[in-house]
Amino acid sequence: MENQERKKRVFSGIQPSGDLTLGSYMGAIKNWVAMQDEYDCVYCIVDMHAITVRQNPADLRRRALEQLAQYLACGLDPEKSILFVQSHVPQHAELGWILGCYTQFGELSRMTQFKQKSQQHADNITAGLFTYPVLMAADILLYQADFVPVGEDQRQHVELCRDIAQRFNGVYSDTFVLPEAFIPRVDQGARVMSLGNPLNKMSKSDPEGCVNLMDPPEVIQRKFKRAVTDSETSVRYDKENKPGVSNLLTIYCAATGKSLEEAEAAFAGQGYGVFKPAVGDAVIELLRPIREEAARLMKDKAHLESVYREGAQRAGRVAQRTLDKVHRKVGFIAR
Ligand code: ATP
Ligand code: LTN
Repeated sequence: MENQERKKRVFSGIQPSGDLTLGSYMGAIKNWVAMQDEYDCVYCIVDMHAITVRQNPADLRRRALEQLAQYLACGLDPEKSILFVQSHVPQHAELGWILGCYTQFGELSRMTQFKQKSQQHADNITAGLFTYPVLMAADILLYQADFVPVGEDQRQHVELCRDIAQRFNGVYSDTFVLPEAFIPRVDQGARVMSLGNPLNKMSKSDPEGCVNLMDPPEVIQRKFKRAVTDSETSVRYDKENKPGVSNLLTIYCAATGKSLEEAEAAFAGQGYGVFKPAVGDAVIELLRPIREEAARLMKDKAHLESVYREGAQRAGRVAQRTLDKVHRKVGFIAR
């Protein structure tokens, strides 16, 4: 235990606001799994973030549990990493409040995700949606994380977290480790685009353009066959002029481990009629074991419960250490 603490720490989380997608797998979870041996990793199901937009309670509960099953099925190992549910560790909300007092209104107003989500949910722009990045900063800073493996879209939030930490450290004295975003290379899935509109990010909120980890093979194949491409025939990477084909090439490479050059060579002289189903097949094979294992784990609720309970206890101990330090620094009376 003691010498484990010398390892660099990793923290990341995903909201249980919909099924996990190929985008979140390639942008984030793949790296989470790979980082487990070298780092001290903490991975979270951020249900408190999910209620920043309206959720159906029964669905939220079910999806949080399914998400844990999918985390395990992807290869996250509770023996190596701490896996837990955010609302089970109250220190997140507590530190979130404190950090909100060290965050500027103007900083939060500049967040791209807030601008997008407040357009999507124009009838329900809550204070929680606005202060979302502060809670995310609390998530990361509670664990003194060095690295935060996320997709490209989350870079801005991690930078804000770093700014908040730096400000707090400056006002008091060194309290928080300054975290760094850990993002895959572009050709390894930093930003997987929608199959329906390759100019938009693949996202849970766009069912046709997105592949879910739990989609059966025939659904995956149908989505790839319908993927938007262009009116040429050559399979080559050109993000500006061929966004659809470039996205499919990226997915193919991330799924098979091939380089862009190898992938282009493999499909040289072949049309999209061959290329699109081949990408579908690669993704089917990538996701098959994950889907099967997650379905098996969902039948063992007792195991899932023991994983999240044990995770919350371990997470709570680490989080409380940081929170005690923060209370002292800001001048709260010790309990
Ligand atoms: P929503 O549609 O609710 O915003 P989402 O589909 O964008 O959700 P998140 O839960 O916000 O997914 O993201 C989970 C993690 O996966 C984050 O680290 C995010 O950066 C990453 N991620 C999500 N979508 C993609 C994508 N298309 N490409 C690469 N990474 C992604
Ligand atoms: N904002 C992230 C989810 C998230 C997160 C975090 C990611 C909440 N807290 C802490 C990394 C670290 C998202 O929307 N995908």
